[in-house]
Amino acid sequence: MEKTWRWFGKKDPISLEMLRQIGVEGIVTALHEIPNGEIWPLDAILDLKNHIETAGLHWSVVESLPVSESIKYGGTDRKQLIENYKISLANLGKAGITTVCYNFMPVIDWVRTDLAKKNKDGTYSLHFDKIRFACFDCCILQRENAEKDYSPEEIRQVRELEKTITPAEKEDLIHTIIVKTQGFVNGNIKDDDQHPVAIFKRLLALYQGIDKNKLRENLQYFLEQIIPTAEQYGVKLCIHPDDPPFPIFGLPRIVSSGDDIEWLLNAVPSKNNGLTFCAGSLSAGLHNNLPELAHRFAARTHFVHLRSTEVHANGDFTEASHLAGRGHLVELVRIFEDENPDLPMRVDHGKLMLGDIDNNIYNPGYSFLGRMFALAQVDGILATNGSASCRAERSRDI
Ligand code: DNO
Repeated sequence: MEKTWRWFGKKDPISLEMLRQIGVEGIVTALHEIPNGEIWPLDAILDLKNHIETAGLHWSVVESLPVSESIKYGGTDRKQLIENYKISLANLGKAGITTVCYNFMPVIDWVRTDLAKKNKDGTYSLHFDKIRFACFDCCILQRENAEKDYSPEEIRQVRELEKTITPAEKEDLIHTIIVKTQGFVNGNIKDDDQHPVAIFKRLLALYQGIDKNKLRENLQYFLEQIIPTAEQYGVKLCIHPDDPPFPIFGLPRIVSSGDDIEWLLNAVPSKNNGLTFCAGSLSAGLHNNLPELAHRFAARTHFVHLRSTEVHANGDFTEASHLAGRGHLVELVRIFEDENPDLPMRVDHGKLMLGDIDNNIYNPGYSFLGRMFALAQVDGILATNGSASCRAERSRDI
């Protein structure tokens, strides 16, 4: 597997030179400054590509080429937006950047309720607490009929929490769920938006009447339109699974399980219609057995995110060490190395550890030392598998 790293562009405090020192081979990035829906011009792509190559690395994967909401809910301007998407894909292909990750999650990308949950050893992990999430949904957002999505016991706990949660904690919960984790991944809400909850409610309203089947229909339509362009320019599209892998806010989510992935790959049976195997996202669903999914979909996987989660009895989950939890990364690496060895892989998220904690400059999940530590762990797994990249690394040392 190729060792890649998510780098957020020229303003990222983690420089390409630093990444070379820690053994990174390929870069995962995007033209983050271009608003959703607009065309990525060829010259801007080439400029970033040259910048990366001048540092001795190469642009391996685009994460993400964002899909506008209107394409997802089937708005009247979707045709134009899909045309723009096709031009961006063609431009990427022309520039030789041929692996493109995207997602089809309505309104909100990944969801956590706590960005720094302290572990016993003093490090911090990202965490999802079901009751705090339900409290945001039922009490802050006050979504119509939200209570129906939770058990009576969960609602009882929400009411208890409502009695003690402070205004500052509420603000923090709002910012964690719909602002801090979203803006930097080209989300709908930016850091400086004044009324995030109101914006979020307007976005949710766009999906009235969109159920799982309708969302699938819209994804299939999108893929039918763009895959011929991807084939023509040799671009491998790879959808990112839902994180977490279950419906939230009454919105359907359609890339959460083996059956969903099977449906998606069969809907447009082209090799260019593939998967980002995000072990972290998939492992947060107890219905998913990661090694089984890896075997099943290795041939149509174009990109791998190595991360793991620990799911608790009450449905909460915490991002785990890369060597523990439900991700079974040791086994996954073995499977992918056997079945699709040239895949780009990045360690996805890292804990906050050592200097990361004082140095509060990173995007949530994308710490430096925590991710570097995880990369070293994964490097060890790769080395014991005798992977091509590790063999090259060893021969360089000599
Ligand atoms: C979060 C990420 C996601 C991912 C997108 C891909 O850390 O895993 O934001 O990049 O869903 O489209």
